[in-house]
Amino acid sequence: DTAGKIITCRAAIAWAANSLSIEKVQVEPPKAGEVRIKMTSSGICSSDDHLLKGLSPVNFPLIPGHEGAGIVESIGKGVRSVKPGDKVLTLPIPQCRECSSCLHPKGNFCEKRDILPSSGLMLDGTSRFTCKGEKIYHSFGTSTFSEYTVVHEIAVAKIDDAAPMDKICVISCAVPTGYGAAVHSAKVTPGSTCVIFGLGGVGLAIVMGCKASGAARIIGVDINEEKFPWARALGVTDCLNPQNLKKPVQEVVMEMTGVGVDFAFEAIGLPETMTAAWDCCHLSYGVCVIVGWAPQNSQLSLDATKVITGRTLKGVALGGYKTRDCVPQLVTDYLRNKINIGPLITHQLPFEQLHKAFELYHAGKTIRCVLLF
Ligand code: COD
Ligand code: ZN
Repeated sequence: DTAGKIITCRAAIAWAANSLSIEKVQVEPPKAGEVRIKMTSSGICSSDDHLLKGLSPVNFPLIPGHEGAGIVESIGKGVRSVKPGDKVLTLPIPQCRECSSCLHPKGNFCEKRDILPSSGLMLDGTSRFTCKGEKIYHSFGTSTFSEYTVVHEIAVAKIDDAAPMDKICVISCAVPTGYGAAVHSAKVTPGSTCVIFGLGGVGLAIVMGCKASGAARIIGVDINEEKFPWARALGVTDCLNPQNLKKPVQEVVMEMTGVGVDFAFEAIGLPETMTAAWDCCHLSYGVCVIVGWAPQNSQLSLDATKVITGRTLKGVALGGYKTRDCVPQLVTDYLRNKINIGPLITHQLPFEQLHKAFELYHAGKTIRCVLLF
C-alpha cells in the first residue's frame, strides 16, 4: 500500500527549453483536495510542445503532459468525487464550481487553472515533485508524463469503468478542444460550409465535430499534405496546401464558396492563420473560432473596416465545456459509438520511447501518439 507515502517512479523532466529526459522522481502524497493518480496513458499535444519550446513563460524544471488517463492511487483529505481505484482523466482546465467562469452558464476558463498564466505549483504554492533533491514544477496542473502525478480534485474527471485506458486519454484534451469547438462552441449547423486551418489532432477533431453536425462542405488547410488522406477519411471534402496556391488561401476559399464560409476554425496557433480564417468567413454571418494557442505577446491584425459587417470572432478552450460536468459524458458518448476517437490515435508507444514519440510528432507523422505506462 503506497497511500500516505512518497512514491519514487519515472517521469519526464524538461530541465529547460528543449531539454527533456526521463528521470527518477519522488512524488509526495496528495494534500487536502488533491488526488494522486497512477497514469495509464498520456497523449502528446502541441500545447506540451509549446511549453517545451519555451513559447510561453513557465518555470523549469517541469514535468510536462496534460492529456492523461489513469487510476486513482490515493486521495487527500476532503476529496469526495473520486476514490482509489477509480478510472479518471486529468483536466488541463479544472472546474472549481466557485469562480466567475464556473458560476456563469457560458464560462469554462476556470480561475483555478494553471495555464495562461502558469505558476507550475499547486494552489497552496508548493510542488509535489522532487528529483535529486531539487524542486520540480508541475505543468497545466496535471504533469501526466509521469508514472504517478498529483492533481487537484477540481482537475479530475471520474469516467466510466468500461473505458479503454490505452486510448481514452485523448478525451482529456484533443476531443473536447476540437470536437467541442465545432459542436458545443460554434454549434455548426446542418448543410453549412466550414474551413479548418491545421489538420493535427485538434484540427481533425474539429473536422469530426463539423461532420457530426451535418456540415455539407468541409475545407481543410494544412502545409503538410501527409495529413490530407486522414482528413478526407474523416469528412474533409476539399484539401488546400497554402504553399501550393498562387494567391492567399483566404482568397481561394472565397472563390470556392462564392460568399465565404459559415464557420472557420484556426487550430494552428499563428496570428497569420487566425487572420486568414477570419477573412474566409461570410461577411455578415460567418463565425471564426480561434482554437490555436498563439505565442506569447503576439498580436492579431484584422481589417478594421470589415468588423462592422456582422461576423463573429470567438476563442474557445477545451470546447467551452465545463470540464468535470462534460468530459465524463464525452467518454460515455465514445463508449456508445457516438464519437469515434480511433482515427485520432495513429501511434502508441511505451513511455520510455518518449523521445521517439516527439520525433514522430515533429516530423508531422502522427495525429496523436499515445504514451503507454
Ligand atoms: N499553415 C497551415 N497549416 C499549418 C501551418 C501553417 N502556417 N503551420 C502548421 N500547420 C499545420 C501542421 O502541419 C499540423 O498538421 C497542424 O498545423 C498542427 O497540428 P499539431 O498536431 O501540431 O497540433 P494539435 O492539433 O495537437 O494542436 C494545435 C493547437 C493549435 C490547437 C494547439 O496549440 C492547442 O492545443 N491549442 C489549444 C489551446 C487550449 O485549449 N489549451 C488548453 C488545453 S491544451
Ligand atoms: Zn492539449
